[in-house]
Amino acid sequence: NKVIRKDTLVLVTNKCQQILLGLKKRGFGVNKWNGFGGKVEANESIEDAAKRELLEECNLECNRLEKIGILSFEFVSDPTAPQHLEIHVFHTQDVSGEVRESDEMKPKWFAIQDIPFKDMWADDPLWFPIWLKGSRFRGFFRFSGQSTITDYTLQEISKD
Ligand code: 6U4
Ligand code: NA
Ligand code: NA
Repeated sequence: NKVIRKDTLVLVTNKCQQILLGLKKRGFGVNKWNGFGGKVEANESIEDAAKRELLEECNLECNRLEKIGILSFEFVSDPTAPQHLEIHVFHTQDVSGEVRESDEMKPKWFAIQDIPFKDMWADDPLWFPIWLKGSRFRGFFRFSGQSTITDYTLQEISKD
């Protein structure tokens, strides 16, 4: 009986071709640059969870989210990771407020040309390019520890 934890991930971009990422300061994925997000709580919609985590982690309020993909993960040989994770990934450019560091994340804007993939989760360089060219994606990744992908599948889903 497998328990699948539902998570969110929000990628914020601006009109200057930049993306806001956060350096994870503690816990799961510590020291990696990542979008903002976390666990969906009971009695909360996935979109509400995504907005709440964005606000908690970098102080931005978001009005509209665009769903861009779903990623499923299986983590083996990592006792700190949930065994199965399903991450709902969103994009937004529609944010308000001032970016602020939190206990969990140190936020920083990067040029989209200079996304720091070598300091991110190993799946990110595989699916970011699909999003950046305007398609959606569906992926499955099996990790051994927090840095090695042992196998994966990834589909591009065009929007038309
Ligand atoms: P707490 O500390 O309980 O509030 P929470 O913020 O709910 O935790 P946490 O810290 O476990 O969640 O972080 C999960 C975040 O990491 C989600 O936004 C999804 C993201 N994430 C996890 N694995 C990932 C991966 N392989 N690739 C990726 N993002 C990943 O791009
Ligand atoms: Na989080
Ligand atoms: Na969080």
